[in-house]
Amino acid sequence: MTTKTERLNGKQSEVVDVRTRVLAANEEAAAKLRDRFRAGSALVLNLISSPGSGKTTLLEATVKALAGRLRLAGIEGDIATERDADRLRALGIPAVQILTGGACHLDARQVGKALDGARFPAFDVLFIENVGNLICPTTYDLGEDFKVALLSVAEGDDKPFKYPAIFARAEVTVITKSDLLPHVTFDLDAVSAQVATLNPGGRLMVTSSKTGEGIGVWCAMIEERLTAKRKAHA
Ligand SMILES: Nc1nc2c(ncn2[C@@H]2O[C@H](COP(=O)(O)OP(=O)(O)OP(=O)(O)O)[C@@H](O)[C@H]2O)c(=O)[nH]1
Ligand SMILES: [Mg+2]
Repeated sequence: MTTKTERLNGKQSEVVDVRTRVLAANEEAAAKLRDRFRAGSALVLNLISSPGSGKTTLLEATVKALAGRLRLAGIEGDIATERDADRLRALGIPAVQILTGGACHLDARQVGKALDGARFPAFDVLFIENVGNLICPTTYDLGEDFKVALLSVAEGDDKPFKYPAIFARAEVTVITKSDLLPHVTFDLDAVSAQVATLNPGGRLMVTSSKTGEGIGVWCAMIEERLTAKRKAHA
């Protein structure tokens, strides 16, 4: 006869097993996506941040800045509504909305399905905007070239150390809404130090989609990364 503790331990290890299998299946699907993106010579960014920190607004500013230079496309992940995909389509770029129906992250299979269904024209850069939060999307590889963590100045300057996994994994951290700095308490140097501790090789940039601060640096980084990827796989 099993004791209560043994039963609980058994349940826990079942949960761990299921999680490991789910992540392994995701890795497999992500590897296929990565091959597909490489074959298409496309750069893919996975944008992760809290709700409302400015992901879609940054993409709108990016689309405006890169219009005519690069072929862009978007995949938008949300629990509900087509609003974010509509915002990108309104700027003339192909975008597909994935509705997770409650799940707090996108997975690689959803991204593959969305791409198959969307019949996008060929693109140079694909932006995947993940479901808004700093936790669940962190462990799901979507075949992207790199993750981008966004943190708005209104969210507080303690967030990198409170949500270390995403800031450690994101190659680029974008501070957003810098135009609000005069109105909020946000120590940019402290955030920069936290990000550097978690991710010594990472890059941090400061932007405002309202004033345009940093948008040029952000877009230049995207163009440089695309060129580097194409050179590496030429
Ligand atoms: N002042 C200021 N407001 C901004 C800036 N960027 C975005 N916002 C505002 O912040 C709000 C949320 O912006 P979104 O771009 O929709 O945020 P999001 O991260 O895409 O949100 P979810 O998709 O819900 O996770 C909107 O009201 C934007 O106008 C900025 O640079 N400065
Ligand atoms: Mg959004």
